[in-house]
Amino acid sequence: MSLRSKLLTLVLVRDVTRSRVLLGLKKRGFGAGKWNGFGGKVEPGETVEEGARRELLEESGLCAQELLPAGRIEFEFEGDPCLLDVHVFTVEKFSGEPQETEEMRPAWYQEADIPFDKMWVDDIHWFPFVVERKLFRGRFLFQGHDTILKHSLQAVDSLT
Ligand code: 8OG
Repeated sequence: MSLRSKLLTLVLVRDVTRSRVLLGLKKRGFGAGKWNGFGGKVEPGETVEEGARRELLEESGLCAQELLPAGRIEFEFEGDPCLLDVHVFTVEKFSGEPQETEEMRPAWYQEADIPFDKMWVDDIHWFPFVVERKLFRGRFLFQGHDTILKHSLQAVDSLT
């Protein structure tokens, strides 16, 4: 089966001095009911960074001063020919205050108290790379939305 791929972004906003991460409870669409970072599809004509910045602003009200590349994860869903190619960034400097939007309800979580049981099941695997600022690449094969059949994950020197 040949796979098409769809470009997506995911931004984790970190408050490093207080060891906190901003997550949003997704209120609708893909992943509704789960806590996640902010992001979505990259639109035609925009770069991945532009897409990440736009989605962060739209979903949280925050304006990123700097986007730091963190990782890249490919998601394959059994029986689905579309691969999700998710570019993960962190933001440590931003302006604005987190706001609830139509899509997300934001809340700060201590890094030691991330609600992995209410997140995508893969997140517990790669989150430590984000916290330790290690670039990573991963690939997950899902059955449905809650079961990982196979995965690979490693620290890398570069994402390209
Ligand atoms: O546009 P939409 O909201 O549907 O984009 C989906 C968002 O969810 C996008 O930010 C990428 C992100 N995402 C997945 N799969 C996973 C996953 O397994 N874990 C996490 N944390 N985020 C995911 O598409």
